[in-house]
Amino acid sequence: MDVFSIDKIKARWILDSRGNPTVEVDVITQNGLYGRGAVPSGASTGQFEAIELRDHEQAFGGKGVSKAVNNIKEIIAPELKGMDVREQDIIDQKMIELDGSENKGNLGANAILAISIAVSRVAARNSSKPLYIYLRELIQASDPKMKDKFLLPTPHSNVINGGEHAGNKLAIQEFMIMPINFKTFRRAIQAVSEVYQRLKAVLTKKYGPIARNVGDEGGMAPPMTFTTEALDSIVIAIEDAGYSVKSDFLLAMDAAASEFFRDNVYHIDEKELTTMELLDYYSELMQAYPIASLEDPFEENDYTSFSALTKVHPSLQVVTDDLTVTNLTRLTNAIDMAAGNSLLLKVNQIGTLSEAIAAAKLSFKNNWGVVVSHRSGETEDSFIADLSVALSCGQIKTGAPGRTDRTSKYNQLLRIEDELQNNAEYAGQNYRTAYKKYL
Ligand code: 2PG
Ligand code: MG
Repeated sequence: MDVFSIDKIKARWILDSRGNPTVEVDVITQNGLYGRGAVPSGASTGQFEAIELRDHEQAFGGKGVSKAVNNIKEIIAPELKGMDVREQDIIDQKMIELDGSENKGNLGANAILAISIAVSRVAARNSSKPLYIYLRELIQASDPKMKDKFLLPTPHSNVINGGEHAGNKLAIQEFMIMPINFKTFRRAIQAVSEVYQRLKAVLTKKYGPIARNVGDEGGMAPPMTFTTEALDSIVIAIEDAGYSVKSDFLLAMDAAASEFFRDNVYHIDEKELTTMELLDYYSELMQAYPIASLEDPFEENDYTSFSALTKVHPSLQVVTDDLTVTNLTRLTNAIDMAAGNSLLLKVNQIGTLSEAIAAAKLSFKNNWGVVVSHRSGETEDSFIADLSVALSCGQIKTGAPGRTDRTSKYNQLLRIEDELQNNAEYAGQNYRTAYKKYL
């Protein structure tokens, strides 16, 4: 009996955090052990992402995933039977070939990714290794000087939701806090939780009990309109919680600007701004608040404006999400144009673990940072927590410190830090550069 050989693949739909169906897979090896993978789903989805196959039939308002599940059962599973789960690249490549399209539109990136994740989990299990160690070895297989220390990521924790993730008028989609002045990940998460609770009180006082409502990523979703309203409330909450803005916490935003770009202007804060005006507006905000990281500041085709912002503010982390969609071709273009300096890495934007790892490696090679990221629709699967430690990229974006779909990732990182003890370092204020020591 070969314990690494795929015997069966089971596929099913389960519900994601927004109550929509998503794909879950168990890959079972000949010894009967299994590894599981569940796929997240975006709302502010980039136009160039790999295709999430939906049924577009009556069930679930068109969002059913029975076609993706059937593709696994009928097309992919028979082809993968007998393959070695340690051969992640070969298995991923096989699925890419079976799909045969540019964007995984035939079999579905959701079908393919669920298997890709589950394969790595069962391989780790049969190797008797924690997932993050197994993934680290997979990532560094060709590297003789593999490090045995790991970097715990600085979280970009989302405390106010706007845009497509909330029912308020905030154009900017995500307002995040980054705990930097802390020795351990555990202490940093304590501070994040304390600020989150203070923020709830600050907002309730100002907007009434409706402010207790949360958005898709667990951040507060008060009835706000203006960007500065959100930033001011966060600053007050940080101070109320006994921390200092700038030395203990930096701020981050995901504008997800494609979502408020219409008729060639950006609709934000009850204004219509041209691209240049929006860039100036970001500069003003950076003067007034310690904004360290800004994701998708412009719409997803505008490489030129991403370059301009990156050039004007060399100390700003400009994160590319919808612009690059974890896709090697688009990332190469962005790197060539210096359109940003950090990649948002979402495994389901590209659809296989191997391709996501290749995107991270390409970023590192070109002096770009990597922020491992969740989607706004998540499951209890905490795969990205392990992936962020395995890459030792130093940054993760995984929502508020509330709601199980988000805390499952934070909690997994807390467990990993416990397990690693002295072999773990918290990235903290070195969130942008610490990865270089771990390559
Ligand atoms: C983003 C994500 C995750 P969505 O834009 O970065 O926060 O949102 O999953 O809706 O694309
Ligand atoms: Mg984004």
